Amino acid sequence: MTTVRESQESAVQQSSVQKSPVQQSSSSSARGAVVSGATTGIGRATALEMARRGWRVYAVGRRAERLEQLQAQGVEEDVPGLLIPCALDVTDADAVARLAERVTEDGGADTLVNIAGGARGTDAVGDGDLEQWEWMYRVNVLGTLTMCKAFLPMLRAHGEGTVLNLTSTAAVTAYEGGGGYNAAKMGQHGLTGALRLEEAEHNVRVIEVLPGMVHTEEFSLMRLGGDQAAADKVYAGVEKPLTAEDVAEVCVHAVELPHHVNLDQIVLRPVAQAAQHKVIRKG
Ligand code: 8X3
Repeated sequence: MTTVRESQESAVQQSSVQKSPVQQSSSSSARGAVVSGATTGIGRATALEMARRGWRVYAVGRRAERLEQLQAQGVEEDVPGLLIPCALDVTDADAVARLAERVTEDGGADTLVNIAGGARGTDAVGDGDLEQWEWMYRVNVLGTLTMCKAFLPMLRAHGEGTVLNLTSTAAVTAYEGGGGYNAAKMGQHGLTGALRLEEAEHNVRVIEVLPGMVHTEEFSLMRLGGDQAAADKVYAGVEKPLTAEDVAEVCVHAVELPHHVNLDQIVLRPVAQAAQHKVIRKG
């Protein structure tokens, strides 16, 4: 099995063959970010957009081959930044700690973008599946916690650190069939609020992005147990649900604002979803 370090070293070596990190970065002082959930959807789009804007991005996700495809896309587009594949599970504290060591050795990062997460199931609370609820709590809440614990010392030491946590409109509005996901996202939302209060004195900015309906390749598919027809139905007739790229643009805008400006909570939805319970469907 490839370790995180081996995978990163191999990634950096591969990059070096095609183009050295310094050549790929806009400058040796390019900002560094660790972005989780980078294998797919919003995380992937955010990592790519940051590299397009010159960031040195540690792209974190569980599926190495997808991260390598992302890196290859960056090279093909000749992005000014750098995409470094880091294959690991954000709930694996040892692997995350090794990643933080490696990023420190590379010169550090000033921004942590926690996008790894997801939903499993749409059961009513009365029928809640314990395994699915545990999975959602582990990935959304404990994964964010694990990443924050590992990287906060680096962000504080930088002097102008940023944490961006991607939660959801489900973090502030409950809906039928959403109980497990609501509980997990509300947990992550609570963690994010406490973190903002605790880290202000260290000049670490904490941003929360709360998207509503986003049509991505995997979100609904995973939630609905791989049933593609059911997943397609979620977006049926909805004119222009948000895309991963829409959300990525908002995330990158927020972290690129001057550091003293904190967009502390950003709620974004498609126009067709005026509220969690009010979705306009045509046809
Ligand atoms: C996903 C938004 O509306 O499916 O984070 O809960 S929703």
